Amino acid sequence: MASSSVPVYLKDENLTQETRDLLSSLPSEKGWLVSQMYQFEGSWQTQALVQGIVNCQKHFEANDSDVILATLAKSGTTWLKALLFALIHRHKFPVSGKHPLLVTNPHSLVPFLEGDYCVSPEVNFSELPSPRLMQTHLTHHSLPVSIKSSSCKIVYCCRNPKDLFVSIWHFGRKLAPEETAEYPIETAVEAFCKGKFIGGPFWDHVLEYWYESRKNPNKVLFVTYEELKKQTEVEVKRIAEFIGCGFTAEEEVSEIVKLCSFESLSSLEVNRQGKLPNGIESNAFFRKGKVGAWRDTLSESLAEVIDRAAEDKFGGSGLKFSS
Ligand code: PAP
Repeated sequence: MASSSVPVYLKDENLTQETRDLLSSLPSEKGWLVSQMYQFEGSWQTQALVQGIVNCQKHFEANDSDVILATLAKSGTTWLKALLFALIHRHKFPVSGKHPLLVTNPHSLVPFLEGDYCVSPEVNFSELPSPRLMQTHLTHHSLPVSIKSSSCKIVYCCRNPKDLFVSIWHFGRKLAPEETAEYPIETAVEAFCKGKFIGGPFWDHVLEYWYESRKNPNKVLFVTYEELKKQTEVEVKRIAEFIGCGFTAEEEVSEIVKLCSFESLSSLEVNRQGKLPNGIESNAFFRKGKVGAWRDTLSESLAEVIDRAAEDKFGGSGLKFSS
C-alpha cells in the first residue's frame, strides 16, 4: 500500500515493547488488506489496533452521559456518526444554520476510540461537545470496563452480511489495489465466512450485541442499516428517544434525515475531495449507499456461500436480514 495512504491503524510505529510481546504470543495469519493480522480476544486485528485496544481498555473512562456508536466496519458507521451528531447537538447546531456536517466529514466530528488510542495511551476527549459521542468497532466483550459499568448508552448498527462484505471488498480495492489484486473475491468470501478479516468474525460481533440489546434494552440499542433505510424517520426517532433526546410533537425530524442522507453527504465538497487526518480519502466512505447492491458484485454462488454461513450462525437467534 502506498505509504501516504496508510491509515494510522495499519501502521506499526507506535507499538510498545509490552504490545510487541503480546503480539508474539497471539495467533496470527496473513491478512486480507494487511500483511499480518492477529487474533486478540477472539477478533482479528492489525498490530496497531491491538495497541489501540489495549490502551483504550486501560485508559478510557466513560461518562454516564456518553453515547457510544458501535459497529463493525462498513455497517453504516459514517451514516450513524452523522445522524447521532446531528441529533445530539440539534439545538446547538440547527440544520437551518451553518451546520458542521456541511463542512466536516462525519469521521472528523466523531472520534474512533481504539483508532485514536493506536497512537498514544493519552487521548484527550475533553474538547468534545457534551454529551460526548464516540465510535468503536470493538466487540462487546472487548469494550473498556467503564463503558459497560457506567450508564452511557451504546447504539449498535449492523448490516446484512452480503452488502457488508461487498462494501469492505470495494473499500479494500480502493485503499490497497496492489494487495487486493492478488486476493480473488472467492478467497475473500471464504475468509469473511471464517471471520478472518479485520474486526471479524462478523457473526460473533453481531450476535453479542444482539443478545446484549435483548438482555439490557436500556443500555444497548440494536439498529440495522436495512431498517434505517426503509423507515429512516421512525428509526431516527427511536434512536433519539433511546439516547435521551427524543423529539417533541412540534419538532421535525425530516431535516436531520435529509442532511445525513447518502445523497446529501456524498455530494458535499468536504466529502468528495481531500483526505481525513488518518490518510484515507474522504470519498472512500461513500460508494453506493444502498441495500442489496451486493448483486452488482457477487455471483449467485458466492452469495449462497454467505447465505449458508448466515443461516448456520444466526439460525435460532431470531435475527434476520431483509436482503
Ligand atoms: P466505516 O465503518 O469504515 O466508517 P461505513 O460508513 O460503516 O464505513 O460504511 C460505508 C458504507 O456506508 C458504504 O456502503 P457501500 O459500499 O455499500 O456503498 C457507504 O456508501 C455507506 N454510506 C455512507 N454514508 C451513508 C449514508 N449517509 N447513508 C447511507 N449509506 C451510507
